[in-house]
Amino acid sequence: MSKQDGSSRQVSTTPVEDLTARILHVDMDAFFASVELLEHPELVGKPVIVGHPSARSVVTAATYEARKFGVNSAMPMALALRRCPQAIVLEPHYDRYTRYSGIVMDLFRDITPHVEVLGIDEAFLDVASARRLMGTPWQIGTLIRERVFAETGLRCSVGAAATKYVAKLASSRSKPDGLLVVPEADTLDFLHPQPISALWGVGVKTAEKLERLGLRTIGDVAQTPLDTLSRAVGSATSAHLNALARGWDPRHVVTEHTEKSIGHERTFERDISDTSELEKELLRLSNAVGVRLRRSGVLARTIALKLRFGDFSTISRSRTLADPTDLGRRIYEEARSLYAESGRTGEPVRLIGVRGEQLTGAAADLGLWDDDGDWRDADADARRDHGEVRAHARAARDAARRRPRSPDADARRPDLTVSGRGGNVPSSERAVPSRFGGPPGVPGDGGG
Ligand code: DCP
Ligand code: MG
Repeated sequence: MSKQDGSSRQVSTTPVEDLTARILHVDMDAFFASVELLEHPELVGKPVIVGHPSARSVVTAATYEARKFGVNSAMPMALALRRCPQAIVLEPHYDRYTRYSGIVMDLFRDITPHVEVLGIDEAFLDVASARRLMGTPWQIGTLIRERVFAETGLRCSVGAAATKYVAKLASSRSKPDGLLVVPEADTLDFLHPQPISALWGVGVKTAEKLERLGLRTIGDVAQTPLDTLSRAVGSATSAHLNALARGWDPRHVVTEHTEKSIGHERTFERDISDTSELEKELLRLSNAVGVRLRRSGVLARTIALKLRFGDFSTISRSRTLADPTDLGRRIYEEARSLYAESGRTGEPVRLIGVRGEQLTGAAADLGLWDDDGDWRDADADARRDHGEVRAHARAARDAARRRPRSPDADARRPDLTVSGRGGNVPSSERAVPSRFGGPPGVPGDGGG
């Protein structure tokens, strides 16, 4: 991929007459960091890192000034501060990011209804039908950038191309604060000099295999016979890479979102006010939701918490994540902070529930968009997480066999409610004990 500090930036500086680049990819620049700077104008132009300032945390976002020192998202905070000791570290405020994300997505929908939200700070727009009223993709891209800045004070970058893949690559090339139009006829001239790491779906391992064949650029991949590629990376991957390297990508901008959700909730036998007891239950429910998400091959963009109190009043709180997740730990972090921020801690709770909402595509599809290897780490996490869940479930079962049956064991069995794909979680996975022992302090990952 392009250097994340913007040093190899490509932009369309003068108007482009072309009408073929109908797909726009818009991505906010240094999103979380830029939102934080709105509150700290005195820090504009300085190296700023968003994350928890503890040595164990990771960088959530960094300004382009910090990136010049080699600081990037997902990097351990300790390493980031070694590379850039003068960086100012600001704590994240996820509610602000969600709010700005909503404003920006609404602005996109004013341009065209054909908006596909990809993440908290990025979307595809198909502007084919907007062209008649609003002009060329270059003009529409320029308008979007002006409106976003006027309404929010934030900068974004826009790539316009005939396909999603090339539009996404173009926006990343134009960062920060740029617009790059790649007319359909120029697709291969744009693609072929790019490094193979810019091929959608090529992670470190695949890149190594391709490099062993002596391939350096996307053009090299396009010129390699399919069976040579196949021997190196397998037939499915080679067909995919060959198509992309030739500029083929048939995917459309998909506007619809299926509003399915996966949730687990539990009604207590007696009302519970003790925070640590509620947190334990939240962890258990979160793990169960994570298992179900992974089983279904989907990720949740939004985590919701439901609380019913002793007087039967019920509240829900939810938060949209920067990166959709299927990890119990991640879900738990959000559920726990939603509870802490509910303003109702200490009150007797009758029912507590956790839900993953705005479920999104096959996990593997999302991973293909990943630029920085995060997904692969997350994947390893997910497998480990799943393994741990099973191991704990086994341990809990074995312990239960050794121990006399507790009288309230049945009373404490959770209700499981699932909307979307039906079916209950097998009982072995309901019995997930706390993996953190006691009121859990989950290590902050700084990730959204
Ligand atoms: N994010 C995160 N953890 C990561 C990557 C990103 O929490 N490993 C969050 C913080 C980012 C936001 O998601 O601000 C958007 O991610 P981007 O990849 O778009 O990165 P930025 O917007 O920060 O920078 P840019 O798009 O300019 O490269
Ligand atoms: Mg961004």
